[in-house]
Amino acid sequence: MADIKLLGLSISVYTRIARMALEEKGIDYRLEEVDVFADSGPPADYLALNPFATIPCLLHGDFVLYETSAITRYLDEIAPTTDLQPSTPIERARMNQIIGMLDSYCYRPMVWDVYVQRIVVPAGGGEADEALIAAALTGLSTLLKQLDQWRGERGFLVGQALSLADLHLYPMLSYFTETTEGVAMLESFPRLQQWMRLMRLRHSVRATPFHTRAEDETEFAEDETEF
Ligand SMILES: N[C@@H](CCC(=O)N[C@@H](CS)C(=O)NCC(=O)O)C(=O)O
Repeated sequence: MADIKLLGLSISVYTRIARMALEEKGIDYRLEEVDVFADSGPPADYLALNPFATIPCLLHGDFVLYETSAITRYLDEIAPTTDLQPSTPIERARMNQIIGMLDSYCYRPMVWDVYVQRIVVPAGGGEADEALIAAALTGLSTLLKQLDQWRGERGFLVGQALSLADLHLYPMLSYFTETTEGVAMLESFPRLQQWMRLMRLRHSVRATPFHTRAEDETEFAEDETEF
């Protein structure tokens, strides 16, 4: 296989989704950090690859691919290891539905409106926008309730096998549960809380931390081996 390079940031939700797919598929890759948030704007050579300046962007030989869902599906299809997309039309549709819901109703409220306002803004000396946080939490409760029902008592978001839907949700919930509001909300959804606990045991999660400290692993028992 030609060399694979992922351009992004280790603190980025969408970069982590792609990295988790690479880890789950056992594909060798290099992460090259590209600071699209720099005060001077995204680097010009990055804009030449992705004019929308979003991260991540995958380079596979000469092939350039941005948009995370396209990247994770491509990775799933080029490596002959465990499939990350269900084979039945109904389960595949549910996976695609969940990914669409996460992009549309989860990422911005969970990460920007709650995590950034509650953690990042005060850390920089600013004041959190409480109205923004409160509004975001209302919609997130609806979303998490639905995901909790679909996850059920065991397994993954779609049936009994890990899919791209699980990889799409984990990084968003990881930031969310760094906030007290996120921890409290997840406690109302015990099936999703258990899913989170079990996801945190996976190599793909442990190999892709947002922070240098092992924030994801601290509170978890090593003997949970359901996955
Ligand atoms: N639709 C894009 C969204 C990716 C995205 O929003 N990434 C964030 C970082 S986690 C980003 O690049 N933000 C910079 C910006 O929107 O200008 C995808 O699926 O890859």
